[in-house]
Amino acid sequence: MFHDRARIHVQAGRGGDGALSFRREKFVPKGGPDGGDGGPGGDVVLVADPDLRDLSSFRMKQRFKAGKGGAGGGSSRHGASGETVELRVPVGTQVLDEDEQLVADLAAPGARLAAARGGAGGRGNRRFATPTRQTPRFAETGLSGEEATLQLRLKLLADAALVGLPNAGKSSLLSRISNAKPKVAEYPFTTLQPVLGTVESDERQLVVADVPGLIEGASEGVGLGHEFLAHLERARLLVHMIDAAAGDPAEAFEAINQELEAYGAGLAERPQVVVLNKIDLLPEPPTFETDDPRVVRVFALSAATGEGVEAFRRALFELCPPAEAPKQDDEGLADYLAYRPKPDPRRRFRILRTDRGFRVAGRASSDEELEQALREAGAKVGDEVEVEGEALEFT
Ligand SMILES: Nc1nc2c(ncn2[C@@H]2O[C@H](COP(=O)(O)OP(=O)(O)OP(=O)(O)O)[C@@H](O)[C@H]2O)c(=O)[nH]1
Ligand SMILES: [Mg+2]
Repeated sequence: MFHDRARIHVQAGRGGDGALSFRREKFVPKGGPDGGDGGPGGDVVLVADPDLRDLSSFRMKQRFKAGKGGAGGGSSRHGASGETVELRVPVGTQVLDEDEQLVADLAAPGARLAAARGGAGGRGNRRFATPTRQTPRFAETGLSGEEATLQLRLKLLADAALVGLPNAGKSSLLSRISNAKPKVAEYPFTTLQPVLGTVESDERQLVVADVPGLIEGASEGVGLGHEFLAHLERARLLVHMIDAAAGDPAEAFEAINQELEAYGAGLAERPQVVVLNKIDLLPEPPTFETDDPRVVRVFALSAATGEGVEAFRRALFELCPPAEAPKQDDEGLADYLAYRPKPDPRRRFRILRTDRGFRVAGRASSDEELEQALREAGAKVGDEVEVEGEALEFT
């Protein structure tokens, strides 16, 4: 089976607590505060791995938890950072949140997404010492890590994808031009899951996808089509295969195009190469006239005898110019494809108590929201509120 969907729950680690500690030295009656900070919690990170084919690794396990940060200690010792958990996903995995919003598209090998970020460690009491407060008897607790339920959807990345009615000879052609060995048989729906093949030239490689055959109604879920139409979305070129020995090629051409249009997602506008297959069965070369602007070339060949296949293979490289490598930002996210996670309203900021008042960790979206949260936490006019390192008075 080919698993192109998974649902996972990710939980980042909690930050370690800050320490409450005072120096104890011989002959020094009252040592100063020396409680160190807690370590940050570990993240849960998704990494696009070119060696993975599908999402089947998530069938057995769906819940992932990163490590807790260690507590701070005396003598200003920092707590250890929590262990990060890395989950490998195939290249082309899209990550969606519970509202079906796209969070990230891991379309480049090595692309990473911090799916849940670890909580910050609490500050030790050493950090709260001031000239007027020399013995702070408090420290912060660590913050909890982010948590999310995510949907993973694999959409294959291919330079070109074969489309056509069942039995047109798509798998036969792919096995001729690439390293893939898909099953070929004389009955429809032989191919039950997408297959990727690599086509080689002296200086380049192309990835060609073979997806299950489409029939009328595929876009509405008839046959196997709908499930797999998603895998055509990211092919730059569609190779439209037609069995030229089975009736009027124009009819088969029309039937498939209607399904592409009904599916949407830009498939109806994608450039197409028409391949008229099985010419070995025809006494005369087939004719196919079209003024469809999407059709960039028409080939006649036989996947069975190999006639015309080499010319097609060579032309594929011209028709699929090298793709620009996705740009990556510092975090390794492909920037044109990376969407920032929508902040979880419950976890965007937190209010912590200090001995003088309150501290705001994170950022509220508006002053009103912050004020309301502070009031709920018990803040009174005149209390000190520390926001982003600045001490303010609550008014
Ligand atoms: N005579 C002849 N037969 C062919 C040719 N190409 C494919 N076939 C035969 O047509 C049948 C279907 O071929 P497949 O490659 O499995 O077709 P497909 O488009 O992948 O079919 P599905 O996976 O079912 O969608 C098989 O029996 C092939 O041997 C050809 O050029 N000439
Ligand atoms: Mg097939």
